[in-house]
Amino acid sequence: MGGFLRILVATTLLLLSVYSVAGTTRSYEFNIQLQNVTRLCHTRSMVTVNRKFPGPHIVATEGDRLLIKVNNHVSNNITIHWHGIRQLRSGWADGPAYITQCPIQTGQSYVYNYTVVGQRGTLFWHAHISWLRASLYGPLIILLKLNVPYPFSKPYKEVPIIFDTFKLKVKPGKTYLLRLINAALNDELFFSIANHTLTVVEADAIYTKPFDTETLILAPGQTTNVLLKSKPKFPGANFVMSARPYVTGQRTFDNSTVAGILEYESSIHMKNLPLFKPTLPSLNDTSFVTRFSNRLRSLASPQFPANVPQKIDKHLFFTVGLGTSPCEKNKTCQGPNGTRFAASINNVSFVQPSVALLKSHYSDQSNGVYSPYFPISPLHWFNYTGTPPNNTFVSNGTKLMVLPFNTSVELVLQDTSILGVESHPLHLHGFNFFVVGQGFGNYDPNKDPKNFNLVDPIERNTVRVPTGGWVAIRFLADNPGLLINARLFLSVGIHKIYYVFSLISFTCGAGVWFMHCHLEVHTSWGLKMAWLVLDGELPNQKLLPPPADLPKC
Ligand SMILES: [Cu+2]
Repeated sequence: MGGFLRILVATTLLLLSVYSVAGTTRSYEFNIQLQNVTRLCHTRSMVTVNRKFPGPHIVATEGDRLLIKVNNHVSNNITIHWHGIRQLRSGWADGPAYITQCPIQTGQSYVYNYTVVGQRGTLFWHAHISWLRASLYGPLIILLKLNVPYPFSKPYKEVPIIFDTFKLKVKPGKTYLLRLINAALNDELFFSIANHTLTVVEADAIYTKPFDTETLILAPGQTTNVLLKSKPKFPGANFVMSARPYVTGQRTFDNSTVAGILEYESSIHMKNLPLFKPTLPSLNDTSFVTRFSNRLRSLASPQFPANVPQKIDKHLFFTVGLGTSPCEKNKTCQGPNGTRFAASINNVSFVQPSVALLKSHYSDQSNGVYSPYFPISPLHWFNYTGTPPNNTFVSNGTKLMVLPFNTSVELVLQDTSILGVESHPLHLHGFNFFVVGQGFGNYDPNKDPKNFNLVDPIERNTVRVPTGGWVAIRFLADNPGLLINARLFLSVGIHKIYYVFSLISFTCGAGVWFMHCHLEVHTSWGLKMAWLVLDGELPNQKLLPPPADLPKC
């Protein structure tokens, strides 16, 4: 499988005792190097971090500042994205190539510098340039602050697992926290452990109302924490843990099942134990996926509230889906009738610029780099999920949706049937959003909002646009800045505040936040766009100046 569903089981207690209450600075060094990796009897040379595949774990406590120095020793250009990290005012560290930074070129280095604010749980990091995240990824685990308990029973132990080769060994009568990350390039995955029920407690580093399930579904870019309660007594059997794809489109896919083994520790050594296998949903079981998605709810407790925007400033409607482009002269193209496959949002297929958007905006040199007029809805209505239009050509452009600071946004993402309906896991950088509603067919603005959940919708950074359907999300565009870490702000002191003020008068800060399908094949066809969120009035609502070592294009 293109990437592995990685499972880590964590004991946080040991690690927690190391940290002080105030945020610590934690430094890491990522050396990008080629390494021969053998998987399923094939050895190939891959681009890795520190010659490890998957890459090293990043572990931080909420409130910590991370300094991750990336040294590029390979011939490819490199960037790293910290998937799900909000990057409050630190957009320069977000990572998507040509959006927030130019790539780190061969022989160059860049220090990603950001503070983890108001987030805890399981996320991951991955390369964010061409298809390099195939081998450049690893877990990013945010531990709770000292003396802050989980809102669920305390887990017992930590065992990191590489899924396709690993045995998870457990003791009877204990609770384990499994941190699941779908780092696959192009596959949504079902996951199940034979004869065991899993309790979902977190999604995309946000606590959920706990619920039990035999099977999970995870889109690429999604993470989930589950509790696994081992059997009270030694069961005299082993259990298979399986993952295999959920497939909706017509494209080719890897339908292999990846399996690991759950074993119970026992004082007596026993051979030839029976092996139980889980029953996974069929490859196209959309009704399971829908039921599962509908069960996901934010915890919405006083300590971890769901701050769903109730009043909306901007209603947006984006179609997402496939399309075609004319084939270049003297080339062979794989699309229908000799065309080239394309993908778009509101029929705009994103054209990657040759300079970084954030820097071009910040230095007031955006003329000719991008247009600030991303359409708020499709230019022409059509029956989005019905018979597709005859003309399937997309338009091309580097267009941004501009939002004033603190705009509350409701965005409906509508799948289209052009070249076939398909589910698209859309990932938004810089924000979490609330999934207030979803359905099949065409979104109806008169009927559907009546059923929106504005009380405890799931909050996350990646959501599946259902195959042949729509999903509605809400978020508050409060980043580049957010008055959340007043302590940090005060400790900066009056001189620095003045310094920030004086800089702002010469530059125009903002956040540029990428939004794209997390199926790499669709992203490469242009299913992506970017938001430009303008600075607020207050000093702590503004993007910080670019770091001195920010790579140049
Ligand atoms: Cu997609």
